[in-house]
Amino acid sequence: MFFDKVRIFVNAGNGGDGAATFRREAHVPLGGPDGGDGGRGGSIYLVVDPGETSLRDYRQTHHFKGQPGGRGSDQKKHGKAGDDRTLKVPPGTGVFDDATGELIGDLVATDQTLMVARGGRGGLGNVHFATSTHQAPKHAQMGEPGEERWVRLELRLIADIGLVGLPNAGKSTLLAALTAARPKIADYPFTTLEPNLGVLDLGGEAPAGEAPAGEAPAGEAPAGEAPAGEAPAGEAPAGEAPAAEDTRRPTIADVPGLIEGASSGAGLGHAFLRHVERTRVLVHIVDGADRDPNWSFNVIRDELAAHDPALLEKPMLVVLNKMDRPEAAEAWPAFRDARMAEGLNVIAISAEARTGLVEIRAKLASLLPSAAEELEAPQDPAAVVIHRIEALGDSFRVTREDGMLVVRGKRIERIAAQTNFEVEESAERFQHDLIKLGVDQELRRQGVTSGETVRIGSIELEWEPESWDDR
Ligand SMILES: Nc1nc2c(ncn2[C@@H]2O[C@H](COP(=O)(O)OP(=O)(O)OP(=O)(O)O)[C@@H](O)[C@H]2O)c(=O)[nH]1
Ligand SMILES: [Mg+2]
Repeated sequence: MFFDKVRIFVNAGNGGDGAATFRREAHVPLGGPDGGDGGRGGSIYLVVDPGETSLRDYRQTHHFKGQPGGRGSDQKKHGKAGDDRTLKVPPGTGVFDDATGELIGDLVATDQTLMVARGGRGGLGNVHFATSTHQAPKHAQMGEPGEERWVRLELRLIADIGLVGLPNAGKSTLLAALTAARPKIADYPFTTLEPNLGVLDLGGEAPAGEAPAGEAPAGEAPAGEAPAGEAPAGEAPAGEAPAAEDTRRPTIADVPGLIEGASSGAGLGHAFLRHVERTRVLVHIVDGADRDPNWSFNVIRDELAAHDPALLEKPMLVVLNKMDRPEAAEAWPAFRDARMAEGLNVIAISAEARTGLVEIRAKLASLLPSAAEELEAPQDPAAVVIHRIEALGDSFRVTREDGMLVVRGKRIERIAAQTNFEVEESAERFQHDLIKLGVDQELRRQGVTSGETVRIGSIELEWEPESWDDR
């Protein structure tokens, strides 16, 4: 099975706790605060590795945890930062927040990196909480919890050319004929169960005279770019350069055969239709020996349109295959005329006998972007990474759920998570924060009673109005 869609749980490392320690000196019983800060937790990143071609690595392991930050210690020593963790993904991996469905990033280029879970910040040590009136604070912050969430990874292969057609049309045979790829070929439908990729060499085919004007050899660079005296005599001026080779190396994807109803889930092809969304050129292969090649052609065209009408706007080359068979040769004139009437490029080949391959290469060469750089550039404006900026607003909401008051709000939840309620001073500070942010007032408005449980994030507290009123 081809693993092109997985869900993984990423949990960045917690920040280390800040320390609440005091200087020890021989002559001073209790010195000033000297608790250092905790280190930040390790974050989790995804990075594009072109060596990866599927999401197979994530088939078994779904949970990834970042390293926690070290605790702060006395003498203002800071905790060590947790190591970041980097997970490799293939080019073409779309990353979604599983809970919201939001696209977090679209990873296409080699080494492109995306943070999917931020490590928690280290807690501040008690040195930060000393003031002129409060010189021996026992309060230190606990580390902030690391971010955690489920993310969904979806692979859309990145290929320049997509081969589509009914099962058994000869897609894999054509891929093998055009490239060094050696996919399995067999005389039964659904031989291909996962996409195969090959690289098409256009280099050999371009006759000398045909080098596109734009691909000027170095000699034509503006004179200013190379100090005149330093150019070695041997470097040929434009006219003498050998005809520029076609340096384009487009990739071709052979995907499992599509069948009628594929766009709504029939067969295997459905899951793979999205792999052709990003190709620049579609090659639609029809088995010329089929009972009715026109019907075969229309089935696939309709499925492509039903999946996404934009697919039919891509440059398309229609190929009638198996011309070595008499049925195909017979079907060809009518098939060709019908496609030409539709304004489509159409050619006849035999992938097996290897006829018509020169023509296919030439056609593809003209349908693809002419510059090699353009082929290498990400082919899609969606290839923009969206960095999520966490808004740490003061806003919050109080609701009653299962007889419990629940407070939700980024800042207040974070303060709660970083409070060590066992330290009285820290608990008091927390109460002041509740008042400052207006949470206290809202709880009272909603009729909170003494002893009632109030949940803030994952922390449950018992409401004690007396002490809160004492401030
Ligand atoms: N006579 C003839 N047979 C061909 C030609 N091209 C492919 N075939 C045969 O057709 C059968 C199917 O070829 P494949 O390349 O596996 O077809 P496919 O489109 O990849 O099929 P799926 O992977 O099942 O979707 C094989 O038995 C091939 O040998 C051709 O040009 N002429
Ligand atoms: Mg195949």
